[in-house]
Order: sequence, then structure tokens, then C-alpha cells
Amino acid sequence: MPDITVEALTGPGRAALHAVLLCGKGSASIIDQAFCGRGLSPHGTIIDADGDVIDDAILIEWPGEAERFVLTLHGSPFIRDRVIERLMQLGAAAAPSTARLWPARGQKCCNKVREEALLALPTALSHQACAFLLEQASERGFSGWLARSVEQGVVRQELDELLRLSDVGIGMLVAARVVLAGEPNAGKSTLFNVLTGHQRVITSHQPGTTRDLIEEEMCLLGFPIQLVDGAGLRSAAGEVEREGVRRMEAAMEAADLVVYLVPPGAVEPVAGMKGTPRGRTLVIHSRRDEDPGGEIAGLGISSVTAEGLPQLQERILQEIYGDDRNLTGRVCPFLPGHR
Ligand SMILES: Nc1nc2c(ncn2[C@@H]2O[C@H](COP(=O)(O)OP(=O)(O)OP(=O)(O)O)[C@@H](O)[C@H]2O)c(=O)[nH]1
Ligand SMILES: [Mg+2]
Repeated sequence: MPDITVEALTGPGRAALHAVLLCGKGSASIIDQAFCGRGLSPHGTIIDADGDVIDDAILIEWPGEAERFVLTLHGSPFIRDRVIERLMQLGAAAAPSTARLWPARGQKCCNKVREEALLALPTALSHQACAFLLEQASERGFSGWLARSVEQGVVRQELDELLRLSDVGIGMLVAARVVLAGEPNAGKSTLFNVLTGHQRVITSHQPGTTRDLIEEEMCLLGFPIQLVDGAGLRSAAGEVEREGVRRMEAAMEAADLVVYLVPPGAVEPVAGMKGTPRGRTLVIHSRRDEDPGGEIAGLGISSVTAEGLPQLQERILQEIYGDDRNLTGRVCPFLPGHR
């Protein structure tokens, strides 16, 4: 039996593409049987024993003595597994499982946390989240820390610090729910559109325009946020708007943060008032460009002039995660299970 190994270079799960490595003396003969079109162009098809097509593929052939091939396939795990199965049918053996993840090959610390970080990478919504995961997957990050702590033990203080930071680490990957609330016409939908960067929601001067809950995942300074817009809070006359208000109140209850918009002339919410936000609330003064001289306590914003919007983004993250949010160069858990 020739010493030929096959392995997936890309991680498990669905992806845009998968890459499979076949190497060892005799690989070329396996490729000749499994890949139609070798030598004509890098493009070809992988076929099964009956000649049926498993996938269209691109074949990369390494120059040199050693027989080494990479097949780039479509990203379905079923396609990848069928191709590997076919190559094994033709005489290849599975490579050792520790080599399954390409970046982990040859490295000492190939533990579960490293694999979890690499698996989470395709779902990261910002370059900060990607850099964070790559760091946690490395010797410098949570993965390396865990491997060292198994050998050397940990001190209580270190654990307390990791637990404290874990909220921020998890927040890098799992979106916090931020609900925009306030009376009708406060400017919720206009702010929703500005923050998400497109005209997602209908806005109008007519109070009671929005009734359904509208949600969109977006990125705020590197953190994923599930932003929610909905009905303005008032004692609505119509049945449909009443249902909208009821849904908005439920969304506020479940939110990680309620951003309560107070336009010029409206009153700030006070405890016990109908529609008072429960849970964590950030009260902001909206439509400031309409009343620039008006006295306010706290943050003022305008969705038209963009006044106060950078500060608003900072304040939202500060309310949810606190001031200590920069994770660069720090060991930090990133999944709820790590706690
Ligand atoms: N000048 C000015 N107008 C604004 C601003 N934000 C919203 N508006 C206007 O105020 C009106 C109401 O805005 P919406 O965003 O629809 O208000 P809403 O809170 O979603 O209202 P409902 O859906 O009815 O609850 C619209 O005519 C907007 O164009 C702002 O910052 N400045
Ligand atoms: Mg609206």
C-alpha cells in the first residue's frame, strides 16, 4: 500500500470553499482516476467509481519530486467528505487528526480552545473580532494560557480577571440587543437607518409610522449589535398600533440596553411612568438640530447633522461592556462555555 495521505485543510462546517490535500508517492495515479481533466487546465471534475460527478474542482499541483496535490472544492461538508472518501477508496489514508486544521499543523498547542477560535472565525463580523480570535487561538491568547495553566496551575486573581473580561470577549462574537425606544416621532427609525447605513425602515412625520419590530445585525466599533426599532410608546387608539406598542415593551424588557430618545419638547422618562424603560437605559436627546440652543442634561444627537453620533456609539458600548473594552494583547475567554 503506498504511503498516501488525504486531509481537509479547511475547518469543519459549511464554507465558501473547502481544500483537500493529497500527498505521498502514488498520489498522481489516484488523481488520474478521480479527477477528469488533469493536464488540460486546473479546472476539472471529481468523479466517483461510477463516473458520476461529485464536484467541479480546481487542482493545484506542487512542482518537484514529492507528489502533492490540493483540490479546491465547493464549501459543502458533504462534498468535501465524499471527495475524501473517494480518494481513500483509491488508496489514500486519512492523515492524523491533529493535522486537520491547517494553521495548527506542527504547533504544540493544538487544543480545543484553539479549534473553537478558528471555527468561530468565519462568523466574526469585524476585523477587530477576527484579530481577537486569532490572538486567542495563539500561544499568547486564551488557548496558550490554558495549556500553560494545566501545567503550572492558576491563581484565583487571574481567574477573576478572566471572568470579568469574558463579557467583553463573548460580546465580540455574540450580538448584544439594543432597542431604540421613545414616543412616536422621536426619531427612532431615522436613527436606526443612520446607524445601519441604509434606508431599512420607513420614516415619516406621521406619529405611529412604525408598528412591527425591525431588527438588524450591525457592527458598532468592532462589536456586533442586534439593533431593534419598533412602535413609539403611547396609549395607542388602534388595535394594530396597540399590538406594536406591546411588542416594543416586550423587546425593551429583553434588551441588553434600551436607548430612549427624547425629542425637543418631550419629557424624559421617569420611574413609574407608562412606557418607562426597564433594565439598562441610556436616555439621549434626539433631533438636536431643531433646537440647538435648548438646554439638555446628557447626550444630544441629530440624525440629520450627525451631531453626537460618534459619542452615542461609544456610550452604547460603554453602557453594555464598561470602559475596559480593549482586548488587544490580553488573554480573554470568548464563548459562554469557557466560564
Ligand atoms: N431635523 C431632524 N428631523 C429628524 C431627525 N430624526 C428624525 N427626524 C424627522 O422626524 C420625523 C419622525 O422620524 P421617525 O424616525 O420616523 O420617528 P420614529 O420615532 O420612528 O416615529 P414612529 O415610527 O412614529 O414611532 C421624520 O419626519 C424624520 O425625518 C433629526 O435628527 N433631525
Ligand atoms: Mg419609526
